Amino acid sequence: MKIALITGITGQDGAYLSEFLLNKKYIVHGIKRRTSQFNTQRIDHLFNKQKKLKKPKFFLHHGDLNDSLSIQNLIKKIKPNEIYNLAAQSHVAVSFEQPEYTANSDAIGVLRILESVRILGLKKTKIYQAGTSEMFGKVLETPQTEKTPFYPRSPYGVAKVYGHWISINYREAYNMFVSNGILFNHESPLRGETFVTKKIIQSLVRIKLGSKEKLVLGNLYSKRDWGHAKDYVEAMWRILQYQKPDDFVIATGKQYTIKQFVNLVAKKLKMQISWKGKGINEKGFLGKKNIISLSKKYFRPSEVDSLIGDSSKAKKLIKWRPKYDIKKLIDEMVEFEFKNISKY
Ligand code: NAP
Ligand code: G4F
Repeated sequence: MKIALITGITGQDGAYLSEFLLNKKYIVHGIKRRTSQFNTQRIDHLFNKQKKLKKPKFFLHHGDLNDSLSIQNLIKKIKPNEIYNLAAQSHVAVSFEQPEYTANSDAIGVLRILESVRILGLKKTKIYQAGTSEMFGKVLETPQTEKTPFYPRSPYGVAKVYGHWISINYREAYNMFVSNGILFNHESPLRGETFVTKKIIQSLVRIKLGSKEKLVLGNLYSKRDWGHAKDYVEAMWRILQYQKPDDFVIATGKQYTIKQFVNLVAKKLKMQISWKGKGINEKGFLGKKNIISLSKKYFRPSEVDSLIGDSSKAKKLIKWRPKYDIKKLIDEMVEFEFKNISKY
């Protein structure tokens, strides 16, 4: 029975990956941060189900990527076959407000894991590092592949570039099995509420149901390549099952602007939105009612304008294929919001 250790288990990807690995009969250990209120909502159903079994296979431990002793102690105790390093301060806009914290967790945090595995002499432990299309930033090539040079545009992107290269360095210097996923945006019903897809869907569903609120956004014209987290965690697992450590771009190969995403959600909700005005004064109307406006608050000091990935390598070598397209993704996210609306 394989043992996996997931950092960032309470996040969107951590929840989907836990479920995926439990279904594959792994023993799953996860690292969660101590917080003043419970932060395990995304994985409680898995934990409660496992708790009832004679031999549970799901375990949670307190730890923090910014605390090397906690990381080293847990790796020593668990001796995982596979480590999935998903923990990160993952919000690009927040990384401008907390650049030092972001560098500590998203860059040096990776080093802490690699050093722990090296010092402990766990030669068979494979490590997955959660890299991101944000590393391509001001893109130097379109579409982006494993060979496209990086040009990060945020403290988050810069920290992740360190995580990517230190992983390659440990692979080459110490012959460790360390692989980088370069994942493009992936969303789901479990997406954090301040990321743009979830924010748009939650707000438009509430407006559809009669809320008087306004959806306030930033840049409507950046383009993203959006997939579903369920497909992307399968890619993480496939990356570690490959015969050797390597780097893989995971993307759908299709891109949409934020405005197109809003229009697709509105179409699903049968809301006819018309757009008027330009620049910061652009507004979205439902009939005569202004329901969408823009605020400088949500624009970034430096933006990533356009991302679109080419995952031919993953398709060929690890046989990864996404099952969701943008329509199916939106359908699932919208339906989830309707079911959970009573929570608002
Ligand atoms: P997420 O929902 O924001 O989850 C991040 C997880 O990291 C949470 O469990 C969070 O714990 C934990 N965490 C944050 N700082 C930590 C620290 N210092 N020590 C330990 N844990 C910490 O992110 P996600 O969307 O699942 O993404 C997973 C990973 O993939 C991240 O590394 C992200 O940067 C990367 N990535 C994401 C995407 C995407 O589109 N989703 C694309 C490319 C790469 P709390 O629950 O306590 O906050
Ligand atoms: O949803 P976002 O915040 O995602 P972003 O910045 O692309 O980052 C996500 O994907 C990365 C992979 O490329 C991950 F590495 C990262 O961890 C995270 O999961 O913003 C998407 C776009 C941006 O261009 C942003 O400027 O939407 C634009 N946007 C417009 N209005 C907004 C808003 N973003 C947010 N969060 N909130 C807005 O109101």
